[in-house]
Amino acid sequence: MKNLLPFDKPVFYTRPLLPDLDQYRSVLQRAWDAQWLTNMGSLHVEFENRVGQMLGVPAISVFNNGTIALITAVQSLRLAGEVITTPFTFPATPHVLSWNGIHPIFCDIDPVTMNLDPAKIEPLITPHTTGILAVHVFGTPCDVDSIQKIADTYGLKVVYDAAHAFGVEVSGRAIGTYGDVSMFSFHATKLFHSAEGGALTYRDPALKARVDLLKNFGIKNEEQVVMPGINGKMSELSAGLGLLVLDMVEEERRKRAEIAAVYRERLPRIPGISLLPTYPHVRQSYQYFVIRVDPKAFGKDRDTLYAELKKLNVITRKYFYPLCSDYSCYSQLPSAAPSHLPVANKVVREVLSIPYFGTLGTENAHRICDMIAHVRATT
Ligand code: T4K
Repeated sequence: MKNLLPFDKPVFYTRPLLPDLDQYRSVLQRAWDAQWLTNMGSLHVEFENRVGQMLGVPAISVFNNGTIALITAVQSLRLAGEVITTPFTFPATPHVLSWNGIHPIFCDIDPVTMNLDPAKIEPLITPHTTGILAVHVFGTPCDVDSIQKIADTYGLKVVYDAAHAFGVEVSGRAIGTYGDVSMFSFHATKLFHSAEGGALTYRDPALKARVDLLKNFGIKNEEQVVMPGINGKMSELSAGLGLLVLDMVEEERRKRAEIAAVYRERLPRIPGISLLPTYPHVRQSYQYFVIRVDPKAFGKDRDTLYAELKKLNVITRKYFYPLCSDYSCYSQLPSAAPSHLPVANKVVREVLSIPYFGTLGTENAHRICDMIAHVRATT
């Protein structure tokens, strides 16, 4: 018998991993004993080493959040003028360019991966272009080889916003080693988190020295400030939490894989619902589970499904609606014109992030599939 009654409590599309509070207390004891709460304490050092190992990168700098990390990445590469980016992302991506005095140039996306379409990049390059800021949206890797080829041809830097791509590998190579710099977010909504946090990883490990100065006001020593830096330091409280969450990630991936298996088996059988593909050479991030709604075949549009699921206490999210190119601060840019971004404008009306976290369990995943089928059949 299908249970189509609303859930008793809201079922969000994501929930943070929470280690045992007593365990967290004992990790914090180290900070208390040392009376050291931030500015690269021992928890920060241990956390940075362990996250770097887990991400399989030769060098890493951890930050207080992903946005400050990305601002610092753009600074460290001295990007200026114009940078080509995607409109289908979280606001942080283009805002980071604006905060660096750079004009974002929006480029259309691939209809399947929803990432920057390399075939559309070249016509946007001008004498002012200094870089490409691409996003591995929902953890699906960009076409890294094509993007690098274009960058090499035109002498551009490549920054990857890998906020969703923790642990992703392409043919066994860590995602954080592509491009010049990659940014990871460790926000509470991420598979791996430290409440707030982020990191930069590099192709050239030598860049770490410059970034580490930039993230600490440019302070070289007590008497020398060598560049205009920012405060990007992660606190000991976040680093301590992150150390415990690191130990929980593999188990969480396993649980999410079980939920994904239910969704992947059941949802494509509902006419009008399709899923993002997985790729045999890619180790997934298990960050989001995104469905696409074809209004003709489903009989209702994405917004109706969103509203009907909400009535059943299933809280989904229209990531990343609206497009960044539609924000009032960017919509006047020539590259923001909808006619210039037809694929992004179609995709953004179809996507829906549905509940995806270990404690959801497969039974509730089945229940959500039943609900989606029910919405199609009834309302
Ligand atoms: N680039 C990309 C592509 C990104 O997606 C992001 C961040 C960034 C850059 C910037 O990285 P950070 O500076 O944030 O490190 C959330 C996150 O705040 C944001 O980190 C994330 N992307 C984005 C995709 O999602 P909101 O405003 O949508 O979050 P909010 O508050 O609506 O929470 C979402 C859901 O999560 C809620 O429905 C319930 C659940 N939740 C949330 C929190 C904070 C919990 O269960 N517990 C919690 O503590 O941005």
